[in-house]
Amino acid sequence: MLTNQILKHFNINGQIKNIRPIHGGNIHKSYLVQTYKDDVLTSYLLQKVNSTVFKHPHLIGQNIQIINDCLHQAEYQFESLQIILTKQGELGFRGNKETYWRVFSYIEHTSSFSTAISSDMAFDVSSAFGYFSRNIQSINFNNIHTSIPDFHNLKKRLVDFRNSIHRNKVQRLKYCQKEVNWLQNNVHLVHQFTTLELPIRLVHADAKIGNVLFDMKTHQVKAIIDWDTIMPSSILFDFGDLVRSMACNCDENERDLSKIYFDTNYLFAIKSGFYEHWANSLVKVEREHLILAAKVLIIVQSIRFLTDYLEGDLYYQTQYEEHNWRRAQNQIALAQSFIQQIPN
Ligand code: GN1
Ligand code: MG
Repeated sequence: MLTNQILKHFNINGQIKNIRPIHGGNIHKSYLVQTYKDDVLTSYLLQKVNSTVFKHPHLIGQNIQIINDCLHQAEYQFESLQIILTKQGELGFRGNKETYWRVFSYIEHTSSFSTAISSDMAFDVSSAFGYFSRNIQSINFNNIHTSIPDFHNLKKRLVDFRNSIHRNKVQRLKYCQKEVNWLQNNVHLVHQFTTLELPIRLVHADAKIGNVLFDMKTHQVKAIIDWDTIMPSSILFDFGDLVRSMACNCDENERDLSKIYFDTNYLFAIKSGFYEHWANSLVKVEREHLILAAKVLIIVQSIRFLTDYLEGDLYYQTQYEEHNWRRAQNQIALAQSFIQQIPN
């Protein structure tokens, strides 16, 4: 179905002026929509939700409303996500072939980054995610739908990886045997992490810098976005993703592995930023395993990319044939640089 046909079902203001795809996300398809009415331009974000990954997209909409209510009461200082309802008053629209569409108000005058350009920026992003997650802790977990079951079940991620190696469904194992070997030699870190008894909290679960909108001029954080995976889990997953996405000068799509270097100065900035809002709330087992969590998140991300490569690119959107394999190599290079500098 054409995007302007889809938009007719939503309560948007004015005439559509243009619709253009936004690239960057690995899962959904996103579009910037601009409308005008009485010389006023309004922007929206239209998304076709990946319903293979998110089986119950309308329940994510409900989560977003609950989170919004909570943030509103907490006098949250950043912008939050505003869902534009359909003309039927629904949180999204079901198109044909099981498609699900949703619209948000577009947060204007912002820019985003795929990696931190200074350690101050890394500090700010980490502090902002910490602030966001601290503010949602009063929500009753029972009211939050877990959008992807087993998302943080690392034992299952390892089983899926092993199965994809044994199946070798699309005959790609011969290309990535080196990466498979490295990961198999390092999965003990993942096993160690799974033995920890960590408190369950409400976490963002995709705490990467790409999910932050900055004021275009001042580069101050303006919003934490992508609330799709907010779920009860360990806050160490968020810390790990912050490190994964920011303690390196390149992002996960960089193919030149010689450029990939884990920057410990950024790691310390991320930790200080995170402690701004969490220092007094973390318990001993959390404080003692921040480094392990960061290593594990990078290793698990490599495992996820490589599993998808071996399965024939069913999960992540890819731009070229070897994309998932290259991303896995990138994350392995980052983990190696990290482990080399901080072995324990
Ligand atoms: C996916 O679509 P995006 O970019 O928000 C993925 C994250 C990964 C991330 C890697 C639901 O997020 O878990 O860490 O790619 N989201 C899902 O960049 O799997
Ligand atoms: Mg995401």
